[in-house]
Amino acid sequence: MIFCFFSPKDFPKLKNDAFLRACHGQETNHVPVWCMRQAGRYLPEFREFRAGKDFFETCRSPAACCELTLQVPLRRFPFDAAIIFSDILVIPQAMGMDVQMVAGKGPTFPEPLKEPEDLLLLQPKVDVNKELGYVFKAITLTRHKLDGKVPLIGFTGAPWTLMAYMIEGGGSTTHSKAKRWLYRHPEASHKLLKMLTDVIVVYLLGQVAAGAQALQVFESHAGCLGPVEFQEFSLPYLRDIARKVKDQLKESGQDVPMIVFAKDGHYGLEDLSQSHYEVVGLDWTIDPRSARERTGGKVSLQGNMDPCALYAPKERISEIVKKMLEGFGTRGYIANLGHGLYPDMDPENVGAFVEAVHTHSRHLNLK
Ligand code: 1CP
Repeated sequence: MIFCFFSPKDFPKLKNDAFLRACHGQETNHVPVWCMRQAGRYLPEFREFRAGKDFFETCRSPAACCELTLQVPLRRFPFDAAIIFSDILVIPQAMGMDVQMVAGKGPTFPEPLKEPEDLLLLQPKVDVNKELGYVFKAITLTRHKLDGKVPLIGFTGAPWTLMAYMIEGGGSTTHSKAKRWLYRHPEASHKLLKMLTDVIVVYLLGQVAAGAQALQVFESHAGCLGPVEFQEFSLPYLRDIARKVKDQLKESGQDVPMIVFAKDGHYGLEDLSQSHYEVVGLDWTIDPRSARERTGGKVSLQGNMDPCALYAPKERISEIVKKMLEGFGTRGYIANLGHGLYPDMDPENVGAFVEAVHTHSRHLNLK
């Protein structure tokens, strides 16, 4: 009941605004840095806290989410942003689907969607406050406990990525079941994507009302779409989400930067840079200079060191970071990995990555 004492008002004053300034393309003393999956199994304290607890039960406990979020930026590394501990699959759960985290296998839907008729099994009108209020409580509690040290990022899965999980029933290499829907049932696919978009918009606005200071939309499965399918089944919904969230926020005088991360979706980079997001997140397969050229200074960029570079010795990590910073430049740039941290990564090397970003970017700024 800890969160009863915390309301989404009177949050502590923000002390480090480098991340928010970089989102808006403003000058910063150093390049801000955070890592996708920064709260994760590579940390012994994370494994200890999570041991024996069900993953989605943990997601439903605001106190546990707060603890797991704070383990990283507050206690381990000087990251410039925190991301709330949760998962993208809480949305399909809120829409009435059962999702379990199976050890050694990852998230699993015992009854995935098979045919268009199965859409009737989903909740037609999701009460987002009721179904996902636990995430909002976690955000409010965490923002208070962060004590203004760094901003708090909220997030969601994008419609296509969530649709892919709901049909595949879990992770997949081909996504052939979900893509079968795109080619065989385009109307039903659009119906599902629209249903997801509606829930996502309310969910993101709820996260901001609860205290999220930036929002990231994960289109983790952009890479299995080609440019044509991306144009039809991903991009319009990504745009819709940003436009609707921003329109609503503008009405209440709020300005919350939004980040879109379409993994392996380079073919869509130009379009993504004109889709109402302040920041485009990049995976490691894009060269920093070419990403800058192709986005034409319209957005800030985030990324994109190969996560596996963290297996290199610290000196090599430092060299790779320096090159990455020279490629992106230090303005309108947020350093990150090109995807999440893996469980076997050495926390010390994560620390070396953060330090290299701060040190090299301060030097480059002085030049
Ligand atoms: O028991 C555990 O701790 C399992 C590992 C784990 C963690 C730490 C999962 C299972 N989810 C999470 C938390 C999580 N998930 C965060 C927390 C904040 C942080 O980054 O520190 C975030 C942002 C996510 C988002 C998420 N979940 C994505 C989008 C990002 C990405 O990786 O592309 C995706 C695709 C998921 C699904 C998911 N959840 C977990 C796993 C192993 C997967 C991937 C399954 C698969 O596709 O094979």
